[in-house]
Amino acid sequence: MTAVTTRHDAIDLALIETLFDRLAAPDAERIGITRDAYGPGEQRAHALFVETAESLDLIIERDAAGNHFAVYPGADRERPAWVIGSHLDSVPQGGNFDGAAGVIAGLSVIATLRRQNLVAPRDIIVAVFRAEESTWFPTSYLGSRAALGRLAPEVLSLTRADTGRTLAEHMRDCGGDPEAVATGANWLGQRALQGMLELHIEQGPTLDNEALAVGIVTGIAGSFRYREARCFGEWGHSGAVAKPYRHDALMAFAELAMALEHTWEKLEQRGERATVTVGQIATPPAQHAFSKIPGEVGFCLDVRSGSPAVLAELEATLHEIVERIGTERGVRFDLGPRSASLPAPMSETLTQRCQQLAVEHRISHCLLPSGAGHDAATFAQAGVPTQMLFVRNQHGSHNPQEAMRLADFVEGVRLLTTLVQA
Ligand code: HGY
Ligand code: MN
Ligand code: MN
Repeated sequence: MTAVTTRHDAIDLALIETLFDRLAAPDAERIGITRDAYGPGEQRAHALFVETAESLDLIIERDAAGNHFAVYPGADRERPAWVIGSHLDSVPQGGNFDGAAGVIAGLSVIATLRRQNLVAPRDIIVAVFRAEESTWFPTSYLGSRAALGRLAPEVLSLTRADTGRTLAEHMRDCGGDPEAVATGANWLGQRALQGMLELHIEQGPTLDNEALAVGIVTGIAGSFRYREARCFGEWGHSGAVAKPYRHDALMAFAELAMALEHTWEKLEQRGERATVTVGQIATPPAQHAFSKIPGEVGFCLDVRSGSPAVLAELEATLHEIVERIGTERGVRFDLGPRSASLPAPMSETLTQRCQQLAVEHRISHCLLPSGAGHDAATFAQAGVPTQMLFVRNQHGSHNPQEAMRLADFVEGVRLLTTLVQA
């Protein structure tokens, strides 16, 4: 069978629009989209995926972690399979396209092939990974790591930020088998894989600013993160304590934040790329009040870069700054538990192939790195040839205004559909 150029009219636009609308429907009366990992929101989305896969006569598999897979049998089922995957959970009050675009793209690729009675040379597996967002359980790529049997047993004891219940309890609620996951049991990892492909909204402004439909991703940033950092100083009277005698935790935190921003600025001026984000700042409600010097403040820190050396430099500088401010202001920083992920390179062969196909299909595109983390990183780090495709989107992401144009999504589906016919 010769690979064919995927025409626009071969793509089932009605299916795509229906799926995005049905995914968003449960949140219609709320602000933004909230598909909670291993909770009702994600469950509903996985049920829709299974229902759609059944309507496409696909072979449906589910692993012990509750990840779902839909298989479109290829001409030669012994050949290594393509995986097209992403996630269906979202951040609280996020958007409808983060993750979901990659899952619906996988289903659209198969629907497009079926419409033309085309069978790919090898199996195509559309994969839906649980709990990609680390805002629920404090670790990245949870579902895709379990899908490849690479989830350490101790992760199952992590508790979900809003319920305080463990991952094992939540997994069981959703019909999963945490004991089996702890032994490394998995379904996907038993298959030989030709490559892993993830289509995703860019979540940043580059493609929109450059008026390009598709971004061919060159690599995924790594990170180090402190989610429960605290600074301890001394509570005191806001009028009675002169400046030299203060141990103001909030001012110490503010100085730390600005020192990190200054360090980041110097890195950018050197041509290095990173992101430094501080958030979730709070003084303890039971103690804080007007006319009190803040004696304690909590915050989180999320630092990312495609360069391991830049990550190491930033973290070493962080500890120097913490030490200096602690001494100068007489406060104590406790950064708390640390999580991290390695930078993940994309497959050069697949990157070049995608560039070639984009030119052949006259799809506007560029190469660009991913500052955001994605399940594709799990596969790249497991040695699977991996490639991400970004589609242009508007208003960023991880917010209720997140938007995406169908025309740009279709360009990504066209490229994927042709790519998997090899
Ligand atoms: O944090 C991330 O980059 C992704 O949205 N999980
Ligand atoms: Mn996200
Ligand atoms: Mn995502």
